[in-house]
Amino acid sequence: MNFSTHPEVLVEVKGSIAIVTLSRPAKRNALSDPIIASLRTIFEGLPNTIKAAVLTGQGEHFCAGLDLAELTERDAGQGLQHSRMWHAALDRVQFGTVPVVAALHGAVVGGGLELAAACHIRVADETTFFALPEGSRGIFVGGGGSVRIPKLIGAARMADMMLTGRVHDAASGERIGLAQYLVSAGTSLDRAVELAEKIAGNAPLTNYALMHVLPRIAEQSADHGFLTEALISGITQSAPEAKERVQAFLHGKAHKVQRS
Ligand code: 1HE
Repeated sequence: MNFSTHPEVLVEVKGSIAIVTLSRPAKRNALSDPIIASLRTIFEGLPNTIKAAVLTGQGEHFCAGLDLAELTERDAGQGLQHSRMWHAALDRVQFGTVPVVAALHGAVVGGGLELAAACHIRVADETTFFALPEGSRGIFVGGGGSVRIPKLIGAARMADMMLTGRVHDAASGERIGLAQYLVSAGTSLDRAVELAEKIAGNAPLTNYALMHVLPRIAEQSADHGFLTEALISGITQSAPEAKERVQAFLHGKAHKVQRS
């Protein structure tokens, strides 16, 4: 099955995994309004046979961020609405139906980093570099980056990237938390698919809790967080699938945790 809502965003289905590919390599996968709208439609409309997704980019770079050619004519009100459009689309990536693994390579800059930050796991290959050139272009992030990126690396590091134009290479990006995995050049997509397949094998309620509940707990006071944790813990363990999985382990029919 293959489907897409825009020729520059491809969707390929591999079993229970959807691979969503930005396909505008001549413009370094710069994110035009139709591409953002298409991402929203895709992540809103994944069929329930899909259990995890991978987001990647064609060509030398993951994504060069906002399509700067579209920026020039907007007034303040239109700029506000434009940012809100990005928020709505990237919200569907982060709080959609399935965990999303970003397979990164080359430039992951500006809105490209904002998009990657909306994913649940980021796999960077050795060619990856991260930057927020908004600072030097006289603009600000508008795709949720000021909310999501400080949660990954802290506000001080994000301010450094925007104030000084600092570029983090793949190793540095992984060290500070922009990516959770660092792999050799050209292998981020394979690793991302491998991870997505593992994720797809989890109990759906566990994946739901990790996507929708964990980030909310992180925003709560400890007191409220403990209660929310107890509630979701009670719900997940009561699912028949959880009972089956625990029984399987107790009968020696499920994998043991292995040293890495
Ligand atoms: C673009 C864009 C773009 C490339 N919008 N057209 N993002 C940036 O400020 C990053 C701008 N891009 C770059 O710094 C570089 O292009 C890259 C490091 C990503 C890649 O370099 P390179 O040498 O491989 O490619 P290139 O020769 O710079 O670009 C190839 C073409 O893509 C060229 O067009 P051409 O018609 O002359 O071939 C570029 O103009 C075009 N291109 N990037 C439009 N971003 C919700 S708010 C988010 C705010 C932001 O994201 S601001 C940061 C924007």
